[in-house]
Amino acid sequence: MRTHDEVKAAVRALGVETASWAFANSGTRFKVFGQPGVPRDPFEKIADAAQVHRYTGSAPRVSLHIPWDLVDDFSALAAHARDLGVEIGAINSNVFQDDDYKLGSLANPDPAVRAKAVDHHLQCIDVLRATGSKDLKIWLADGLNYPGQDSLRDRQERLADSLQQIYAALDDDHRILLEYKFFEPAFYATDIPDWGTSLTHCLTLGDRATVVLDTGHHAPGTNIEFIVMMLLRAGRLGAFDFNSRFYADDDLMVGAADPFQLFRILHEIVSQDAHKPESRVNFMLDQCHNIEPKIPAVIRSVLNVQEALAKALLVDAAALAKAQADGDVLGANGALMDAYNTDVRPLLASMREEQGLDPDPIAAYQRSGYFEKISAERADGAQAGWGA
Ligand code: LRH
Ligand code: MN
Repeated sequence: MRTHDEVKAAVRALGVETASWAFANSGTRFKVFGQPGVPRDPFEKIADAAQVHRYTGSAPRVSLHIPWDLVDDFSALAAHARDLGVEIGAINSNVFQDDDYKLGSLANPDPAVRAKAVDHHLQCIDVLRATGSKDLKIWLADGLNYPGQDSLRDRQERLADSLQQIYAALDDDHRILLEYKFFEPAFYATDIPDWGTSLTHCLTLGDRATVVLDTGHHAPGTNIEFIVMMLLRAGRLGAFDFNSRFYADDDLMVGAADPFQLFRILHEIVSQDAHKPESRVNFMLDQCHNIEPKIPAVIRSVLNVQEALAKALLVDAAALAKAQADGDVLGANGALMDAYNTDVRPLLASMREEQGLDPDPIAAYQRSGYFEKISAERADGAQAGWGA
């Protein structure tokens, strides 16, 4: 059984990567609501991400999305981040908002459109070089709405070829994080719909191609932790896009809709020591705070990950293994539930005090006056968003 100090040390070592777009306006097809103080450019998004790290001590990186975070000088943006105590994380490509991509991007029937989409990824690789980032994250909206709309074989062939061109352009220390999603915006077939398809492409591409598991991208009822273990055993779990959902890709705060699922996922991660930085699994948030205040929501999300991880680290592994070996179903389940039902908040509060942080990061942020400051400073100018 881990000691409380061992649990605190392991939680302290976990760095959660925030998403630049979570600080900008987002919404649904029905409405995108603005909020006071929303960033107007990537520099302000990174300033807000730095606030999350300042109060949690566990959000050292912020991932960017291109072109939402396009700037003239990415090394200046990276320097700005470093000045604020954070690093630029994964670089997300975006081939899902240009009119040319209506029938797909990397899988589009038109070779000129595929070439354009591949070229966008080569530009994203240049951003990796300029920011010192290592992870190129690819999610494709590519798919079909009606049976017969295109050849499934031809799309799979085109996609594999386009991905190969991108992989070949990577530097030796770069990785591809290939994300899957079972539907939306395509409603009949999605070109990378599930973990098996993403893994198959990654195995074909090479060692530096890994899978991103977005917790909102599965059919309802999917046992996500089973997929986590399959990807860990294959050595191809590159990253998580953490969020939660009640129905579809709701992108709500991780752990908000289903904290038990988050615990079960982190239990499998801890069982393979994949929570440790040397595992190179990138724990990222991919969320949209459509109605709630954004910076406190991201802080809350980091705390939810810390709480689920602390509970997973408190599982009595020896008792669990013995109960499993003995076929003691209730004993085994009980070992997990004992950890899950442990209130780890006092432990984490003392961890923060030991780090010189306020035990209640959200209250500390709200007392800081930062929200009032940015609401006044950013009153004019266009608020950033998805530009959809
Ligand atoms: C697609 C997705 C992907 C990002 C986008 C912001 O649903 O999960 O990870 O590009 O959200
Ligand atoms: Mn995602």
